[in-house]
Amino acid sequence: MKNDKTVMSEPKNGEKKTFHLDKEAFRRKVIENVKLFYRKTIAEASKQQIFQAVAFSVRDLIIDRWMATHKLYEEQDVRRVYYLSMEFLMGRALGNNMINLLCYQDVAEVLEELGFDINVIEDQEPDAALGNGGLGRLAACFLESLSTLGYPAYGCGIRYKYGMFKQEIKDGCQEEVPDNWLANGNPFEIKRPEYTERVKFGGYVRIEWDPEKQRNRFVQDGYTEVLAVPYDIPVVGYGNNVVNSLRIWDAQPIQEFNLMSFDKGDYDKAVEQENLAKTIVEVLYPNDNHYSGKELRLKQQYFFVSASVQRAVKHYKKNHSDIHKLYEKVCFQMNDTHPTLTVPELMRVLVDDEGLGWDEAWDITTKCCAYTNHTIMAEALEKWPVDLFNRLLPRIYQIVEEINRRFLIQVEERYPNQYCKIKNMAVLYEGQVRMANMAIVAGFSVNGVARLHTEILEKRELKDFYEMMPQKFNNKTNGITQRRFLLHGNPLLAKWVTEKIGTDAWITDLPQISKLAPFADDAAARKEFMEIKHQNKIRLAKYIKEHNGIDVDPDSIFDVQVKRMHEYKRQLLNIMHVMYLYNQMKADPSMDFYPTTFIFGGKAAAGYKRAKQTIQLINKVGDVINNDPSINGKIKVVFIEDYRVSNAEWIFAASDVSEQISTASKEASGTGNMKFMLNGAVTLGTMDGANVEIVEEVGAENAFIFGLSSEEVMDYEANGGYYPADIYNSDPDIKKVVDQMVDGTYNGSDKKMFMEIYNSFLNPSYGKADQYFILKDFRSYAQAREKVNKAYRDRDAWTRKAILNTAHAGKFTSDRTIEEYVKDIWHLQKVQVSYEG
Ligand code: 26W
Repeated sequence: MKNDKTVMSEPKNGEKKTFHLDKEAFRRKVIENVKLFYRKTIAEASKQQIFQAVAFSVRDLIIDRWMATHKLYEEQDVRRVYYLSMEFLMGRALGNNMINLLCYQDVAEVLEELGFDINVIEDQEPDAALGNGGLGRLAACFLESLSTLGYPAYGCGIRYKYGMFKQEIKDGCQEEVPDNWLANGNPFEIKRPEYTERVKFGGYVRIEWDPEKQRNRFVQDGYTEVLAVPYDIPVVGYGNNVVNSLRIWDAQPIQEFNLMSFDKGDYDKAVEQENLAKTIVEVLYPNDNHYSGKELRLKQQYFFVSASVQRAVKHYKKNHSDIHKLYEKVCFQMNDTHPTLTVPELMRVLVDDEGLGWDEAWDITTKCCAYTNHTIMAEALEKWPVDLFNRLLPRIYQIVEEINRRFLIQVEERYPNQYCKIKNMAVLYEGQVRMANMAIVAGFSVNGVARLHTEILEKRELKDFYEMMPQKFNNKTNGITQRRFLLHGNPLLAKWVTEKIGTDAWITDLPQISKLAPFADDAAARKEFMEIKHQNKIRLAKYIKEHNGIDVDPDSIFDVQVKRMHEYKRQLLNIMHVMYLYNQMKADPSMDFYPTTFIFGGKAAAGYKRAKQTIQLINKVGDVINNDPSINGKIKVVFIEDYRVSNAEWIFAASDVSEQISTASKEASGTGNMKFMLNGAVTLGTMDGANVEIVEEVGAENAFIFGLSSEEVMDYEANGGYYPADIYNSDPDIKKVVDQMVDGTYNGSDKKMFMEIYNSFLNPSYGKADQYFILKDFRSYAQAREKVNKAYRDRDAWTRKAILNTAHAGKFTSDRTIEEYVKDIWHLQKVQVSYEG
């Protein structure tokens, strides 16, 4: 396949933006790097070595722009946003850096001359998987958009030694393999030891008189300390010379203590600090939407937040003498509650280190901090036990107590004697520190990530807060970057879009893609679109054959659900419907059915039993169906191993149907839904999260909607659920599918294999029966799927829908989301970096 990703862009002034890569110089650099790093010639080097050599050559193209950007930031004394996040799911860097430097095509040609396929070289790069799912990938899209739009921004996170585990499927079950992503080094990171910070844990707080300032001051003693050493990764804007930084912190022990010391106390401390430094950044917690309360996780949170806050304040003080105006230059955006310690840490720095009074410090802090909520799932709420919190962060705990005390006075003033208000809104309650409440109390902005989600926060989950401080609440519907998820991931479609609408301006102005809409009614255009989709399906089919050993037919419908495995996302509903279909087909082999490949992919948190059982069920159902000759390959079930950002790009490009079937009200937004849409897949989904807005943009006739509404779900929940047994007993098709969990159809002789899933529908002692309304939504889902299957047969009508999905995806660019954050929350100024390279 020919790659054609380097497209010139048209800036508003009409002058073509181009970048002339000196191809000959680049070629020499690659050869030189191979020689310098590996004492090899190109012919002798491995593909990994070629990748390294190319990556370092690309880094050379970045470095001057990176320096120019930051020089400008200093000169113009710009206001900056610090996007604080435990997770940045960056994926691979090389391809997107080349695209954003406008040199992808040139490098591809240089590599071709040297005898290499650029796709193969890109494939050597490990994904930077420093995140779980939606929240981490959103952070990555946001950084890319911030650079492309020219806004001064820093991502602040943790340099985990091991990122998200690699998933292997053995006998249908998930196994976790450590992700040693730094094994070959990271060509795009730069260590910055000169910006090292110190972070203190444990010990105790004592009060001493400060004769100079004539006041008491708080001193932490007997603590364990680690060094936070930053590594910077460039975030390249598209064709604009702007390069922001993702700063991730590594932990190092402090070497001051002498391991050979004869003082036992010194020795013990040295060992303790050594161990703390080793463990703190060891591994990303692989839980998505599930709080586990682990001490090490709280250490991780404080570690990166404290380092980031201290650094931001120091940087501010370098050019400013009045700390009271910190908020004019600094904004901390807290990505969910994980970095909420930003609030008490900034208070600590202002009060203890800078010597401010509480009220002045609080005024500054509350003007600097803003909070984004990404989930309403109760089990995701972070609530730290007070004793653990206090032991680990004694000074921070005192500050939290004072925040809570002062806030409760306000609540009492506003709602005298209404204990329920205190119960719902207190930061400290029943021995726990409630992180979301702290973020809301201290943040000047609280936002949800899709319109429906924000409404649910305001009307239900955070009702009391909304009533008390409505001005803080706002919505920012999520978005995705089209540079990665169309231009890089789907080069054929990207090129076609540009040809059809006669401009590549969509690359930085996605709403322009709406000019594609008229082509939905153009038969020749539809044919071309169909052909592109077909080519992408062939590309994915090859990948599936290579990685899963399963043959799939590119002429079948590719019906895809890829995302983290979670009960609320209802992969179980999907596979149970496949079981049902298979039963229908066995009963009536001549059944009217368009061949469909059901594709799944996603990781389960290592300790999440039900999610792992669902993976096993999908694979077992696949084993039976894929090997049953009597159905003529009309149904195929594939579980793609190790779903991650890099293979996601190919999956979206090849999809016909986008499964977005969460129990309504549970999926805050979803962002995969937007990636599918942009790539011309049709949504089959519930009215949940951003699906609501997707349907609004594309029109209900170009999507397939089913199931309970969020209102209905929440009403059932308020009344203690519903009775799935009624459905089981009255609908024989559903009963059969549920019974097949345990009757040997898919579980062989292992009675226990899917017993828990079976029980979840019928046995109330397993918690609330069918909490996610699978049986309740089953019939409605089955009808919607039947409509999909029928609709696909009219290929012209289907392709019309597909093109309209791409054409109406304009709203869902993260560029739009970022502009909204800038306007309503961050108030940043755009910069223009000129660089003549
Ligand atoms: C403490 C454990 C934990 C870990 C991760 C709790 C919560 C999380 C994340 C907030 C989960 C997450 O990724 N949420 C997803 O965020 C996306 C970006 O806004 C949304 O599109 C998804 O709907 C939401 O599930």
